This record gives sequence, C-alpha cells and structure tokens, in this order.
Amino acid sequence: MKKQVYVLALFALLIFSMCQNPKTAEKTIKVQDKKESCSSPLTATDSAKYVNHRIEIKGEIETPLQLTVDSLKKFPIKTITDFKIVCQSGETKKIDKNAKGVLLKDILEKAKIKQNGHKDRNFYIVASASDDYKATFSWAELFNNPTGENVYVLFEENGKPIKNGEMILICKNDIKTGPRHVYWLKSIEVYKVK
Ligand SMILES: Nc1nc2c(c(=O)[nH]1)N[C@H]1C(S)=C(S)[C@@H](COP(=O)(O)O)O[C@H]1N2
Ligand SMILES: [Mo]
Repeated sequence: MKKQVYVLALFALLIFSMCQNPKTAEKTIKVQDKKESCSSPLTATDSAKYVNHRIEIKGEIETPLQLTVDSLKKFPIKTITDFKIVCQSGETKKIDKNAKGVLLKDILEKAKIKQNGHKDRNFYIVASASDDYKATFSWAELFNNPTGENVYVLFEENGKPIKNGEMILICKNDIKTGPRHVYWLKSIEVYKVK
C-alpha cells in the first residue's frame, strides 16, 4: 500500500513537471524577444542623421540610377491600403491607412539586370539603409512570383512624406512585414550568385 502511494506521488510529480516545462520555455523565448526587441525609440536627431535624399541602384545592372522622391514619381505610381508593419515578435509597429510608391520590379526593369541569356537568373537584390539594416530578395521572387507585385519603394504614407528617411522599401505579402521593411533606404544592389 505504501509503495502504491509512493508510485502515485512519483507519477503525479512527473505529470506536474511535464506541464511546467513548456511554460518555462515559453517564458525564456519571451524574455529573449524582449532583449532582441526591434525598436529603439527614435529621436528626430537620430532620424536626421540617417536620412537620404536619394537612393542608389547599383551592382550587376546596365544603367546605374540615382533616384529621388521626384524621380520615383515618374514611374507608374501604386497606392496600397491598410498596410501593417508587424515585427518578428508579432507586435504591430505601424499601420498605414494608405501609402504611395513604385514597384521595385519597375525600377530594376529600368536599370536592367545584366543577364547573359535566359538561364542567367541567379541574382539576389539587397536593399540597404544608412544604419546598415538590410533586406534581401531573389531574382525569382521578384520576376517569377506574385511577390514581385508586392515589393514597393514607398515615398508617401497617409498622405504625408515618409518620416524615417525619404523612402522605405516594403514587401506587402510577407507574413511578418517588419523584417523586410527598410526605412532610411540608401541603396538597392544587384549581385550575381557566384
Ligand atoms: N533602417 C532600418 N530599418 C528597419 C529597422 C532598423 O533597425 N533600421 N528595424 C526593422 C524592424 S525589426 C521592424 S519590426 C520594422 C518596424 O520598426 P519600427 O517600429 O522601428 O518602425 O522596421 C524594420 N526596418
Ligand atoms: Mo522587428
């Protein structure tokens, strides 16, 4: 009888510890998320330090371009609505009721990627900011995938010029839109996979 109680207690303890473990793990992840939290409150001075008045399109292209907000407006202008910036952590950081910009695909078509025949498709495109934040795209997702219709360089949010820099690059169909949301956009560079 005593033995049975002992076994039962041990079993209960085991169940209890099994229930506890996932919670502890969850807590650790949450703390880690906090530690790696993406936003540091920006002062106006910070933002002014990183602002760019033009973005450079460079790398494996035939026509390097320098684009300002005014020159962007000469491309076909697209309007997007209800765009949410969601951080990797799941936190909604910003909501644009509407925003205006141009497709990255249209810009790259003007710059013309240096392709050697139709099998030369292994390129990657890096959008960089002046604080060295970066986002990467592949040739295929821009030119042979619906994502190509969802990657924009924005110059206007909610009827006003952009706050953090003059242009922002976004990918509207990403699951978490925070990571490939690049403010203080400085350059878009095309690289060939070696
Ligand atoms: N240039 C630049 N763009 C960036 C970041 C950054 O640190 N620098 N942070 C990214 C992250 S982690 C998120 S979630 C979104 C939204 O960040 P915000 O809340 O600082 O606007 O912007 C992204 N774009
Ligand atoms: Mo983030």
